Amino acid sequence: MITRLLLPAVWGFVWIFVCALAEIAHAQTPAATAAATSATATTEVPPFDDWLEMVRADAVRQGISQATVDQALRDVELVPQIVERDRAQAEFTLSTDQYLRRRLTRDLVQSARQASKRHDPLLDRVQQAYDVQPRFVLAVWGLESNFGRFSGVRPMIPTLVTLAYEPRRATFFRQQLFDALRVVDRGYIDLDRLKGSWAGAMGQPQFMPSTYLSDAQDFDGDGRRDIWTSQPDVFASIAHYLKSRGWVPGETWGREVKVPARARTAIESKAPIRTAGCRAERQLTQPLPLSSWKALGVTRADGKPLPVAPLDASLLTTDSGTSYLVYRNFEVVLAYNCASTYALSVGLLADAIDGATLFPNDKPSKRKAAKRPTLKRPAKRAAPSRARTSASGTTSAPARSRPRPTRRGRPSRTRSRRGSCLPASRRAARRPAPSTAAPG
Ligand SMILES: [Ca+2]
Repeated sequence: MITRLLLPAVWGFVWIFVCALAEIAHAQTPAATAAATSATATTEVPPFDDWLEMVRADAVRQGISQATVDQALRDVELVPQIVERDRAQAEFTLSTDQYLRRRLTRDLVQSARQASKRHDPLLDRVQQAYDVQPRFVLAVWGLESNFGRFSGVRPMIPTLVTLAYEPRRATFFRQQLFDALRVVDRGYIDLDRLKGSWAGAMGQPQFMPSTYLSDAQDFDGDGRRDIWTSQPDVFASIAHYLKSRGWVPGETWGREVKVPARARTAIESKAPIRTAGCRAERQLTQPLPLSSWKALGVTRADGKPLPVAPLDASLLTTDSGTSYLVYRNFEVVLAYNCASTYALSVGLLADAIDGATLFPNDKPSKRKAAKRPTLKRPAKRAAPSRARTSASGTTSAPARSRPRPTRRGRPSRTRSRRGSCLPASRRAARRPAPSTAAPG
């Protein structure tokens, strides 16, 4: 009986924590970066009604139909809670290692592997069209929407109106508001279905309206780019985003490595930390050929030699002191969300979908502290595709050897309900990150 009473409370606590973690990631999204960059230093804000009249006129001048403007902005009101959340973006003190170990849970990996089985034929078709390996599409989808359980529940127009009226990032969100109106005006989605997070990110890929216009896909051919409920459209939109940002087909993201202390000085000289790009890009060194990293004494995390391949890689040393050599595709993921924690989460989850053991070098005590046992490679699915990962660190692109779907893995009712909370908070913080949103 006691267990029955306590269980819901414990679950509630755990889920609140997961939501908080998700929020951190989103707080760091590129969208956020882009939005911050475009902030206007508006000192005098007119009364809301006057401001809204100007926005309505501006929207019509930009080619949005009067009918759409009237329908969307007729009775719109500010939403004070959105401003409060926007101003209170989380400051987090978790280290990268702590974050990864709490974000990449056993349940998340299991959900990802189930989704991989469930959507195998569709993912194959998406890969044929966009040349992005399914495990990366799945990883992004899982982290953005908890595998489709969250796509945002807030009506977008009041959210964007509020963020556009708030001076902090007014220019950026004013443009997002106009793009959201274009989405409706062009008939891509009905106004009453235009929903997203409090930060303005929409649908299962959590695209900002501008990203929706540039990247959302109609993969099921029904004439609508439905990133809210159409699985083909959702996967294709994520894949299109990655492809259009320079995804290298068949190549992986990187790996954890060991860097001998004696090599640090030479690395600082030969591969200095970058000074341009978003914050996470400025945590990377300049790229060097893998052979150069090998000559500097860098090895795989287990001490084995780096692969021999004509690839350039950059070194990322986290605040936890863990080092990774990352390839071009890691930087493509940073375009989706410019946070190294996010890109590492995507890469590690993608590897786990393929059967890799998460954090294989953790000492037992550390794993126990994280309360998440190391995941073992699943029986039959992972091994084959994993085997196709070449020694060079690349994967054979089109041919996926993942087993065919067997039966649908249906999340329990409990998990479904809880899942709806997760991205909600994450969205919140992250997306101003229209990263995705913000083109480029
Ligand atoms: Ca469609």
